[in-house]
Amino acid sequence: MNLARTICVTGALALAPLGLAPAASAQTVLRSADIHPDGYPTVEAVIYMGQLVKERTGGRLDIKVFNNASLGSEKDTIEQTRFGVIDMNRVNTAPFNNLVPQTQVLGLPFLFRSVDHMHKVVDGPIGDEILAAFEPHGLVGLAFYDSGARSFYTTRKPIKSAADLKGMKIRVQQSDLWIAMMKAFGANATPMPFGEVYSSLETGVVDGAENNWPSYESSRHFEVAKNYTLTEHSLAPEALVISKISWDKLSPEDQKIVRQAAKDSVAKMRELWAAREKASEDKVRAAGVNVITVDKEPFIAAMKPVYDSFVSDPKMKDLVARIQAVK
Ligand code: GTR
Repeated sequence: MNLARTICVTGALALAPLGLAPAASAQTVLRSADIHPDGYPTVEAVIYMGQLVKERTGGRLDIKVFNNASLGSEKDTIEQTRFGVIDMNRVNTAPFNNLVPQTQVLGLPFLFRSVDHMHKVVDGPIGDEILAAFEPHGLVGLAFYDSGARSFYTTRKPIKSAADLKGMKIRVQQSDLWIAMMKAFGANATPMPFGEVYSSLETGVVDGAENNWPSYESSRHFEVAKNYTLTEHSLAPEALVISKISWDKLSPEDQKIVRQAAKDSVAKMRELWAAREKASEDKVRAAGVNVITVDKEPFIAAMKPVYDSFVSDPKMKDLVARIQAVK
């Protein structure tokens, strides 16, 4: 079952024996995955997109969000989306890195000068180019959502300088780029799904992890890793994709509506994100988290080997140069 189809029974059943069931009564519900809890901005943004799609198709098409990782970890749901088992997926760009190498550029450490710079890049032709890069891999890229800045947090030893990361076991997302980043910091990267991080911090399987304020708060990682160091090393955004299999089943008219509704949900998401980022920061500060500011220069300098190995071919170099040139 690729698309969860529910037939609007009223009328349709009665008319079916006469061969008169109106086609317009068939409703297609796109199932969309997300690992985040109720109320998280990514979840709310896709729900909002669903409302737009429903309105604009006169109820022909709808979206149902399956959040809280109810359909599985990000890596698993990406595969299921590629094979059309799940229709849509909202995942950070990092778990796509190995599959769609062009997404790596968005996570490169300290690449974006600011959130505004990142917005200009993803809202422009470079964003469209990266969204188009999903297509040969069974996915259609619909939109990028904000994910703030990611910073390190640790259980015991606070990170006060780049040198403090040496020898630490740090959980990362399942991406070769992220593993290389930790290696360049002298840390031991431990890739694992988000859902395993809390217990790994609690039991000492890892010494720390890294994430933005809202994920640090909503996952309650702040309860077990109470040192949050504002390295803000990556602005890797979230990606919203639809399975190519599900996409090809939609009429060109509905494809247009879905694409537009995804784009329209971005502004809404940014509003929700800004509010949640602040609320999450306030909440963890109030809980007594030790927030540490650092000199970022040594962290930036340590990332040179990452650029040397991940920005080596001419296409990637060109992409990075074009991003840097965006004013
Ligand atoms: C969050 C992101 C998730 C997931 C998570 C992680 O910021 O929204 O999609 O990638 O980080 O670290 O696994």
